[in-house]
Amino acid sequence: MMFLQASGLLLGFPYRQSKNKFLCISRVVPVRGSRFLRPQRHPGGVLKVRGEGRSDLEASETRRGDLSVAPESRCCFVSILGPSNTGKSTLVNAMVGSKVAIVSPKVQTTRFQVRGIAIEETLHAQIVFIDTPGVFLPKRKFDQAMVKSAWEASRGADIVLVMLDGNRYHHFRKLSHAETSIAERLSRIDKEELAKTPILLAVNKIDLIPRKDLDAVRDGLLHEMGGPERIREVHQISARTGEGVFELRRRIAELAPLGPWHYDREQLTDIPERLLAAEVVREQLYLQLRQELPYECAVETERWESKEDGSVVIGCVIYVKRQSQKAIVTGAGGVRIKSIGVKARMELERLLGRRVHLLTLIKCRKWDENPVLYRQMGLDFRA
Ligand SMILES: Nc1nc2c(ncn2[C@@H]2O[C@H](COP(=O)(O)OP(=O)(O)O)[C@@H](O)[C@H]2O)c(=O)[nH]1
Ligand SMILES: [Mg+2]
Repeated sequence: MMFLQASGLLLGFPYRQSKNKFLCISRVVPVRGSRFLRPQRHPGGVLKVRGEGRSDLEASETRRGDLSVAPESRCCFVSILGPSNTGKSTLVNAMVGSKVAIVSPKVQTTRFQVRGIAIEETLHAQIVFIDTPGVFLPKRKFDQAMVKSAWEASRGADIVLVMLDGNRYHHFRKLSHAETSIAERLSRIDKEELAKTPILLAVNKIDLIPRKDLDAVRDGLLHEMGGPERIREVHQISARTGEGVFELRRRIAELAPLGPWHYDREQLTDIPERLLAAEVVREQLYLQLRQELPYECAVETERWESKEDGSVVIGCVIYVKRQSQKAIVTGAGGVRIKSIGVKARMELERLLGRRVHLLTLIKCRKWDENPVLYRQMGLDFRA
């Protein structure tokens, strides 16, 4: 077994690791009530988590007053439906004002539903964005579960936000396979359902499209998605630069039904901290490994230990499917895994607002044949 300590040594922390202790730690199960909290305007955008040493119950008791039940308050669930790589996770992060979903230039980075909770103060509205793995042509068993999860998110949502890559359409002037399958689904929705659940279209990546071509791209995509009969409104946005994002958020708030908030004011996401740690490590695999290799990997947090000095020790296991892949992820002399660990640790420190000692371990396992892992991600093994 080879652990690489990505934080302690580099930061100069004395750190002793008890192998036995680590091995005794039980498997990760999403921690009830574990979540990120809305920062109280921290310099540098640090995301604060619930207070150290307090139980979930204590913490939620003290915040209960923050749950808006004002008669004019609004709350809605918005599911984001779109092909891979259109910027869904980037948009959710922009809407929430903090990173809750990982982003990479590679397709299918998001593997399960992530909820990002935004607040539109002017309208007392809480908007819960459901980021999904996206719609794509499934090749592997695991892909099928991801796509199923993307479709399912739109059931039960108050608003469906269809998100497309405007720049892609600007270049090709025709729909991709995934976009076509979305258009087909939309065409099957009946009028009654459309009246109940409005569909909005977000044309993203407008920062890459010449201004003079914007209207043509918008009109073309609106037509392809079924026209104004199916699509209530079209918004042209850039999730990356923020253009149009807050106008869209305000519009969603206006459409939100009246009702009490679902989550506390400070809560940014419902993703458990342990799962987020694994996601941050996985994001680095996507950013630092080439081609297909990230798709062969899964990450699980096996250890989470809060220290008295306020720091936290996080142990993540990276699963690869073959021995040869283990060597690639490790890199010559451990350079690659060290770099993955350092970047992930820095990101986790920023998100958690505390010092992190990150330990990574690479194991070889056919993880995509393990129903437990699917369940942890909220995916259907039999999809
Ligand atoms: N230029 C540009 N790039 C974007 C925009 N939104 C997202 N991206 C990039 O598109 C890639 C995919 O984004 P991601 O949010 O992971 O897409 P998802 O698969 O739909 O969740 C990333 O490299 C993002 O930085 C945008 O508005 N403009
Ligand atoms: Mg995503």
